[in-house]
Amino acid sequence: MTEFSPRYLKDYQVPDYKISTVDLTIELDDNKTIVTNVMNVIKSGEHQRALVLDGEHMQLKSVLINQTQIDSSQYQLSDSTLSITNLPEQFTLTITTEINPVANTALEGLYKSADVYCTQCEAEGFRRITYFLDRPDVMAVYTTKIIADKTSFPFLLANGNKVEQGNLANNLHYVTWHDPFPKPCYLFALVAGNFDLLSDTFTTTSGREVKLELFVDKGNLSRGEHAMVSLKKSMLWDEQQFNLEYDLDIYMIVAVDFFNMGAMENKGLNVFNSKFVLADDLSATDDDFFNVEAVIAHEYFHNWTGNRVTCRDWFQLSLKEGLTVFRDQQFSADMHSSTVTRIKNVKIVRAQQFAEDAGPMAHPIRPEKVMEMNNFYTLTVYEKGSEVIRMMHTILGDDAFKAGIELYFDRHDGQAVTCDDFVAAMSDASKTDLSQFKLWYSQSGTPELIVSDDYNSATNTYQLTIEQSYPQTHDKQEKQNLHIPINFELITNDNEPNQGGLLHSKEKTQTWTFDNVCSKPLPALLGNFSAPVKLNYHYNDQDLNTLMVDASDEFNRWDAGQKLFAGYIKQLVNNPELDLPLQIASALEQVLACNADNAFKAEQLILPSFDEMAAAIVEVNPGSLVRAITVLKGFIAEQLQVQFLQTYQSLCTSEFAKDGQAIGNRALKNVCLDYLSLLDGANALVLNQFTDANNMTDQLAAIKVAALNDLACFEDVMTEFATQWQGNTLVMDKWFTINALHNNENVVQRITGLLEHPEFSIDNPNRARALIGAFAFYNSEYFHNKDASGYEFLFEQLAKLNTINPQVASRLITPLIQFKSFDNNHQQLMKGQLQKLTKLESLSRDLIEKLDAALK
Ligand code: B3K
Ligand code: ZN
Repeated sequence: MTEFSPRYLKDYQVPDYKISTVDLTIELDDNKTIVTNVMNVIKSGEHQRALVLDGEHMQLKSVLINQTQIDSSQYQLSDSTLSITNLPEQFTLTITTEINPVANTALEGLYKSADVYCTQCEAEGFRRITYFLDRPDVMAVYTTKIIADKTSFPFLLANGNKVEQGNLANNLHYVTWHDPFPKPCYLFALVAGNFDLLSDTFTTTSGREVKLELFVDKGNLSRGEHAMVSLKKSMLWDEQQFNLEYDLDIYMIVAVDFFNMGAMENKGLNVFNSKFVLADDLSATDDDFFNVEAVIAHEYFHNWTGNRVTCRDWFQLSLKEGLTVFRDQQFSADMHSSTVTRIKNVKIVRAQQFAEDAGPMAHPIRPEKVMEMNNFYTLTVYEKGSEVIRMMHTILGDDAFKAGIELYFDRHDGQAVTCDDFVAAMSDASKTDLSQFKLWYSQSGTPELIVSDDYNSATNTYQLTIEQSYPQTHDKQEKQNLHIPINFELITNDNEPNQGGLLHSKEKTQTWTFDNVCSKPLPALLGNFSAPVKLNYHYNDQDLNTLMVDASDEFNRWDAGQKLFAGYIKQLVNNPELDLPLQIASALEQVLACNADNAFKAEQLILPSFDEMAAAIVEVNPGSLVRAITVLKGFIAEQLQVQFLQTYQSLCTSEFAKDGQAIGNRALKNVCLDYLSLLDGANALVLNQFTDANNMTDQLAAIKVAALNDLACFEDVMTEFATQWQGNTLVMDKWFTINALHNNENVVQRITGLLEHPEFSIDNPNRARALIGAFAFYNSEYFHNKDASGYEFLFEQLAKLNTINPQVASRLITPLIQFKSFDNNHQQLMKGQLQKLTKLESLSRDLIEKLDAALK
């Protein structure tokens, strides 16, 4: 493997030079795009050090200092840098480079795909466009002139406001944009193409009218409406919640089909994966609608948390991402059921972030060491980062938290700052000591709380003891005690009101004593998941049943059910013949019969996923875990067959609506279908739902259960679905995914065949994730097949993706590097594939970093 060296947070130094303005002229061409970059550069302090600019994958054409060309005696060029020496205090630097957008399959920097030129600069893509100080603490004012063919590229877009446009010879035209807000280069964007345009306006509280423009592929205008409505909701919410108004005259969003991630918050010009923009009633599921709204909100919220105040260096990524995820989660909770939204967030943390903490890439939300920055857009930085912000919100309360946000912007608007600066603003505004709390930023791993209690009926006192425990993480970091906020309620069956509130666990072991507790209470802990930790308290089934009904915190009611299921799944892993108690079914019968909203009921009926369970069991045999979950599910299905069928039928309606209640009804109906699909008569039921469906949620649910249970109708419904939706890229992604989930021993053959399907292309990240990713992440049975065919399949695809698109490869390797969760046999097989990967020629830095960590 090639050697790449990591960078360390501790080595941070302020840049030697500042760049105050950047004037770009970009003459677009498929293979020879010419970029002329005129910068005003100022030396920081007195020194004679060279100006070392970053640059990769391009050809240097010329370098001018104060309009005079310099030759290679004054500069040095390497694979990744351009160093210039003997520089005055201040000067104009003009650099011309040539790039090849069509050859750029990594989709970083400027690339062309599906007739659209598009850029992605975060984290370090700007250095593929021009030589620059590609680091977020170098902030400049940008002017961008784009030149391209007028017929093929009628829209030429960049950050800021449009200041000039005109025609040139040879059917060319140009548009010039100016962004008055200084920004780091990772927020630079350019798009050129032919689109349909959806226009609207938003008037801010202070009365400024902002133009809203959404660019979509031709013919897709109506599929952009939900995104536009979501954008306006987000703008209003940020004004109402945080007094944050939009600042430019125009806000543009472009949807593209080839994109490495969800979306990108470029100043004034967001670029989105079309998956998070396009949605209509027939082709998008309820989850799709939810996600479009959430991602639109997330990128919009970045305008303040990320763009107006940005990161000093990439180690601080959670400064903007954790905070912005928290903000989008709060927004979604306000737009929908807050409990169900919270449950969805928590499931991701428990199933995926906990696994990251337990795997070879364990890192704190502010990593200390990075080899490839793109590898650190992780569940830890985003989701755990958001949990850390949420804990501050819980500890300080909403008012003090908002005062902290206000102080943060007062102090740092227009700056590139650190996570310490954020916490300082929170601490100062609320006059709260957060020094111990700050350890959450530097400590990796999932804390575990070991809880015990004691009740004294003679004195009516109750003692609760909580111990913090820290499993060793892969980075071998020494752990300190954290400040952990624990929401609690003491549930008693007397008539006294329950005691409850917030405990602050700060020491290794701490005991709290409660007086006037008239009967032995049952503790309900971590209400609303008040901290991203594991909880260990010996609840028996009866306790969990009580919590499911009596906990005042809805999240805790749901969580008690999850604990009940998890306990039986663990037992079934070791003993599949275990006699399951009828009590499990009766608890769920109560859930079905009660008055709660159907979206919440649906969540209560869903069993913990394979990933959540794998994160909770040591060295599990994946096959045994899949079977344990299936046995429990089958048992519940049989016991509650009548109730599931009744509920299912009562929720089948011919009208389609999209309000919260209708969405909840569909969710519950499809959970019932999922159980019923394990029983006799499943095939007819599923076929019926598929045929009758008037929306994608129901149609997809039908083909999914057909795949998961390998029902007789599977091939037919898949063929019909593909015929109906061929050519619709986003729906065909779903079809590829369902193929990958097929619960059949020939699934590897099936998906290998699909690599040749006319609508499959490994170059398209959505497609690669839909087929290869879905198989590796979600077909737990066959990905982990003991003949290693699943691992082998992934190896082959990673070998290709390594050269085509390292970022996508690096995401998809995740299930292989997390081998430690599984038994020794599987570990060896997985490691075998990783070893093979290390032998590949020209292995990307992205994969090297992960392979190093996994095999070390
Ligand atoms: N900031 C971008 C992510 C960039 C990922 C770079 N590999 C999207 C977001 O978090 O909003
Ligand atoms: Zn973000």
